[in-house]
Amino acid sequence: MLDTPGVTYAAHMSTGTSIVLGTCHHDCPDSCGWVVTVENGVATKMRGNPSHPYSRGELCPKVNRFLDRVYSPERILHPLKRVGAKGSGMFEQITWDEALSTIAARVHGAVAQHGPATVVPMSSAGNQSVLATVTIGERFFNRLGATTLTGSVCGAVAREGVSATYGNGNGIDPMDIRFSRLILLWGTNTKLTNRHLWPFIEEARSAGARVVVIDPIRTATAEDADWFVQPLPGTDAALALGMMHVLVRDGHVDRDYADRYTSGYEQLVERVAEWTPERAASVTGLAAGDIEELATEYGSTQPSVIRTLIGAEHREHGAMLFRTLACLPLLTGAWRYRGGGLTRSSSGWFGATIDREGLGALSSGTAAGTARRLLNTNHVGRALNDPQLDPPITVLFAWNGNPLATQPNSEAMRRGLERDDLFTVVHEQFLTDTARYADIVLPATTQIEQVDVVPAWGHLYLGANHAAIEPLGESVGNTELFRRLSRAMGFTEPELFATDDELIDQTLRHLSPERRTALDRDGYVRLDLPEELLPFAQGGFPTPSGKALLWSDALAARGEDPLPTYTPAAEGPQGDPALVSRYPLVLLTTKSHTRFLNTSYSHLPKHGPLEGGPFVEVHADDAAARGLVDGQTVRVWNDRGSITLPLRLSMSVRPGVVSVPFGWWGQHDPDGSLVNSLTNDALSDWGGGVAFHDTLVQVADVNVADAT
Ligand SMILES: Nc1nc2c(c(=O)[nH]1)N[C@H]1C(S)=C(S)[C@@H](COP(=O)(O)OP(=O)(O)OC[C@H]3O[C@@H](n4cnc5c(=O)[nH]c(N)nc54)[C@H](O)[C@@H]3O)O[C@H]1N2
Ligand SMILES: Nc1nc2c(c(=O)[nH]1)N[C@H]1C(S)=C(S)[C@@H](COP(=O)(O)OP(=O)(O)OC[C@H]3O[C@@H](n4cnc5c(=O)[nH]c(N)nc54)[C@H](O)[C@@H]3O)O[C@H]1N2
Ligand code: SF4
Ligand SMILES: [Mo]
Repeated sequence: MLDTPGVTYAAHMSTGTSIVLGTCHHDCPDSCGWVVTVENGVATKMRGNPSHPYSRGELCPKVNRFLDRVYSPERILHPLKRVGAKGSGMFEQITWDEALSTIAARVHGAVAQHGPATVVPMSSAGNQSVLATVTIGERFFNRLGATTLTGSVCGAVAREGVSATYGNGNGIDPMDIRFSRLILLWGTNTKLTNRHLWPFIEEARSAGARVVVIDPIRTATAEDADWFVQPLPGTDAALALGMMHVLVRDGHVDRDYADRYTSGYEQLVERVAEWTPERAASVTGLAAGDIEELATEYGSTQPSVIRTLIGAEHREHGAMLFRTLACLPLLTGAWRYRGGGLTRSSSGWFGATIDREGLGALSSGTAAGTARRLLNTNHVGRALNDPQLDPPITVLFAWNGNPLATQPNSEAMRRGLERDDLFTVVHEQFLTDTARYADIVLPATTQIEQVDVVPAWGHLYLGANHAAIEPLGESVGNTELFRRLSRAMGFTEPELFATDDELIDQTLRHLSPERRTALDRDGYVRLDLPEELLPFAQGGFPTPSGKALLWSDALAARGEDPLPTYTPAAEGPQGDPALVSRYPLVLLTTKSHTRFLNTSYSHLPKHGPLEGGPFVEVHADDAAARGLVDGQTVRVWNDRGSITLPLRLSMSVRPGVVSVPFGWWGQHDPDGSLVNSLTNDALSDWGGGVAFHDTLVQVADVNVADAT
């Protein structure tokens, strides 16, 4: 707990100085605790909460300047209605009454004509706090009976992949990485995307741990590793199978663990017999000797941990990739040791504390029990353009996200948003690429203007978020937005009008009174879990047999390979030869800037301009083969879209791979281009995610019309 003499603590006040505790809302594993100083109702300082056990007083280069975002002159502070063409960004201020009555009339009209499924609610990862994501919004669309979006742009594929092996997606406490002696950072750019974990990795390192980064890009994290392994993108399952071959062949398997706690070991042995290091090398582009060495080190070091996050899931076979990785610690028995096993997202551990389903449910809701139309969130762009879709989408609500810039195949989304017969409502802090296509824009508060409770996916601390200042202008939080919309629609169910305090009480009903007091007082509380969390040290996998599934009957029943396997992506270098001959380069569009959080900061003066601007990184061999030089303007294109960028010669990517940073807005580009114009919107194998990174492109001088 903070103890600063002479200031009032916790609640916000319009006069005097107060210090208010909060928690970062971003879709970031770190969920840092923060402290806001408020003087006479104005937030004057924002720092990391020094007593937070995980973030330990540090924020990041995105959120260090959060007050500039809050008080930005570009903030949307009043409702707006569109007065120019869709996308033109021409709006006029209106009252909340006019906005709400316009929306209610359009929604009632659309529902009368097409039924409630014509309404599509689209919320993404802008705020991952509980009140902001579930509660009133979900209740509102339940009441309406709107289309339900399934799948996810982030996380579900990795979770479902790991669950196919373990029964759930849980792993070790990420902070326990400090006890590890071999750390495989597998498809995660820790120093950029998960920076507060790095000190725990350094702690392990100073006790002798080795850090291996496995990534197709030489990232800042790879630069700091003890060993950087650079496979071709999307080939990790082959690497893992090759490693398992060596583990079995050389007797590195903990047979006692495998026999007691897994099923299908014999079938797995047969499968991996096919995966000699040479075969794995031919698929991954690695040297067979490196695969041998990695497997030997992994099989002979404990505790060993595999750390993954999201980047590697954005693939056609992303779930199978995660299922396959999850088999490795089952063979070595790494789960027995503190700091051993696998650590991905810790969000599953919050399930016992936060009942999301209960929070979004409507006990009396008329439409709640009726069947809802389901649509994958990654296919909203496709659905908006589908003339056969019945009923068509005629009303779109977008909040907590900038889908035009963050969804794959953004030109499909743009064509959809341009439709005259689509009525779009966007609730936002800024006039994003998506908001420019809205018919009505409603002003949204920032995290320091609202109260909430914030779970984490990179540690085990639940965060409190107290409101530090009053909402600016006429902005409202997500809960108040849906209370107002409910009233305007004439809905009367009391659950639609629950106050934030009531919602927080409901959210925290499983928390003991002592923990609740600690949460309010300190700004965080650890989940009620043992200090030494060893989830699978003695098996106990939540599968029907209690064993982990090296062989999965459930996958077999769904027509999937029951064993871990490698399948090349259709849109990949080992995929469709006709496509590869036209578009021979794999495009990665990962999170690359320290000052960006997805597309949330590129428009702010101390973020975008300091990162320079977007570019495409190309290996010297690929540039030379096309006669391209550093700094030249090139076109990057495929059948979905085309963008123009300066070329950067780079040794960070392998030949055959190019990379463009994700996070820039189209409206800052001379042609309005977005890198997601190029990305693949094929769904992943299971888990409902999408194959952003299985994207093939060609690169040429900007003046070459079409070199293919
Ligand atoms: N600074 C900053 N931090 C962020 C974000 C941000 O935008 N900026 N975004 C936040 C969000 S929403 C998320 S989900 C997390 C994501 O956190 P991460 O998953 O760590 O980040 P990504 O950039 O998506 O991907 C990580 C790495 O995966 C690699 N990768 C891609 N394909 C493959 C593959 O086939 N195999 C292997 N082995 N590696 C592969 C990429 O090259 C990349 O370096 O970061 C969060 N933190
Ligand atoms: N090419 C490519 N595409 C990607 C990725 C990638 O690595 N490469 N990453 C994917 C991943 S992992 C993710 S998570 C998604 C992220 O996709 P999005 O969730 O769309 O992420 P942001 O771009 O950060 O946009 C969030 C928006 O929410 C708004 N916002 C913040 N707080 C609130 C609030 O309380 N209320 C309301 N109404 N609005 C709020 C912000 O102003 C911001 O404009 O992008 C995905 N797209
Ligand atoms: S974006 Fe991530 S690292 Fe930055 S303050 Fe928020 S939770 Fe912490
Ligand atoms: Mo994400």
